[in-house]
Amino acid sequence: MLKLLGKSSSINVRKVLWTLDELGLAYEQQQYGSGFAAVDTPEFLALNPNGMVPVLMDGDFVLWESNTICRYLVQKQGDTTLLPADLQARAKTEQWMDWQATELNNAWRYAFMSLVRQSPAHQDQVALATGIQQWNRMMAIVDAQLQKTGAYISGSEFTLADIVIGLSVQRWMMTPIERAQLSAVAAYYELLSQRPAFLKHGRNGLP
Ligand SMILES: N[C@@H](CCC(=O)N[C@@H](CS)C(=O)NCC(=O)O)C(=O)O
Repeated sequence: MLKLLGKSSSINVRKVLWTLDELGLAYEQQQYGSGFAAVDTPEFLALNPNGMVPVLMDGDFVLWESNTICRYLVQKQGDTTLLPADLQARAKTEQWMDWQATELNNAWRYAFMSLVRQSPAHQDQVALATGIQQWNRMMAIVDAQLQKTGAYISGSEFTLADIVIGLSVQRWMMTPIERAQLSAVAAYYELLSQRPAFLKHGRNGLP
């Protein structure tokens, strides 16, 4: 049985939970991360030296980095819809996944930590205003892309890129900031909400 270590409120754990459900895979989850089981113990650090969740255990095989775990699960199942077999379709899917993990994640972190997690270390008002501006600018890139595809982030089909971008959209929607009016992003949020796994692991009211 696959084992997933990580708390259900973490966006990176949610990516894996959503992917597992889309693939219909059975798994056992243990809640690790701040507020739950510690990730700075020698036992946990032996699994992931970064002291972060998620961590996937497939028997003796241990894997960290959320997007890598999602790719692993899709390929383990031999699924060619979430990660298309076509070279260019797959490259576009991975482009949006990598952009989410690097550019987009960095843009929303300060505002989310400040306003949702209420982190004392993220209460500088200038940094918060800059963070909100950066987040809205990134979401405008998502909106422009969705205007082009008229459906999902990398084209007409739902892929792994929608899992990682969709969870970022969910964060944007639930964080109390002044949001830019982005009609394609709003429509996309509703489109994703037709998927039971997104409602279960993403748009589920958990902060
Ligand atoms: N690049 C990593 C980032 C993982 C990450 O930032 N995890 C956060 C939760 S979202 C974490 O473990 N924070 C420490 C904690 O919760 O104790 C990934 O995508 O898996």
